[in-house]
Amino acid sequence: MGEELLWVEIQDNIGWIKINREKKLNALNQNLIDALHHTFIDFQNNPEVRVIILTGSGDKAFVAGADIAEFSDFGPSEAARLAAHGNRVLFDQVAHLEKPVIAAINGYALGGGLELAMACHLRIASKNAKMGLPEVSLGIIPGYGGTQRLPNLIGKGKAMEMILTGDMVNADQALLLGLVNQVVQPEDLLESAVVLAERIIKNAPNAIKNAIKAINAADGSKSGFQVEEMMFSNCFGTEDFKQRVNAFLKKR
Ligand code: CO8
Repeated sequence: MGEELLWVEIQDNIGWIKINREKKLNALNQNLIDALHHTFIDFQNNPEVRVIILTGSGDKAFVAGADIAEFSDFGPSEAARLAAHGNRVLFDQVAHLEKPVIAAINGYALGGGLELAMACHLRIASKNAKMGLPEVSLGIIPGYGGTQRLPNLIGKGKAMEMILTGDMVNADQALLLGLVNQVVQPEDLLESAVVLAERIIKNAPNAIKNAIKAINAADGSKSGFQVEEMMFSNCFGTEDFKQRVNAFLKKR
């Protein structure tokens, strides 16, 4: 697979995953999605791991989105397949993992990147983080659960505003919205994630697992996610999508 896609380590009952695609701002391509899927399964099955911390390499981005180059020439059916696959193997997998996953958001979390952070159970952002769902600027909509998880986290009105404008929020705004649990200085990000993990690790693993299941049961209906997949793939039939994605890839 050439360069390593993920940096993975287990230390003091914490499973660490760092996405290692700094030059592309850790944009999620298919190989990365599959590598993350396998690592989460390994951690799920390893009794030594009690909490997982997910972060991005470099000081600029957690994940700047799904890899735009990878889906730029997709039509509706390919988009539907890609979204369904990603949701099944990664986004829903993380949301329903029996061990808590903390997103340590070290910079941009955009599009699929914010959707990944929102699939995690807890989020800590560094002061320089910027978060948003800018998909509409590319002529599409969030396809990895964003239209469902954002309103669940911050309420429908604010979610409408973020998704329809595509605007980013900074870390302090995200804290006020309830989008992140904590904001810390960039140099304190990983240590703060460890402190939060330790507060969870002292509790009973079985109770933690059941709490996650119960809280997830309060999420939006399953059919909401299916409607998102349908609306998401619809966007791929349009001229607008082709023009806007090409403009991004050709640097506008
Ligand atoms: N996909 C692919 N490449 C990317 C992405 C991305 N999402 N984001 C950044 N990159 C690449 C750039 O193309 C550039 O590559 P290169 O150096 O080879 O030219 C490199 O990363 C560095 O980026 P920039 O030069 O653009 O860095 P800046 O500091 O100028 O800008 C930004 C940083 C503002 C974050 C800018 O990179 C940006 O706007 N990125 C795109 C953000 C975005 O639109 N994200 C949403 C993508 S769509 C999405 O996530 C859909 C989710 C649902 C998909 C479902 C399956 C199909």
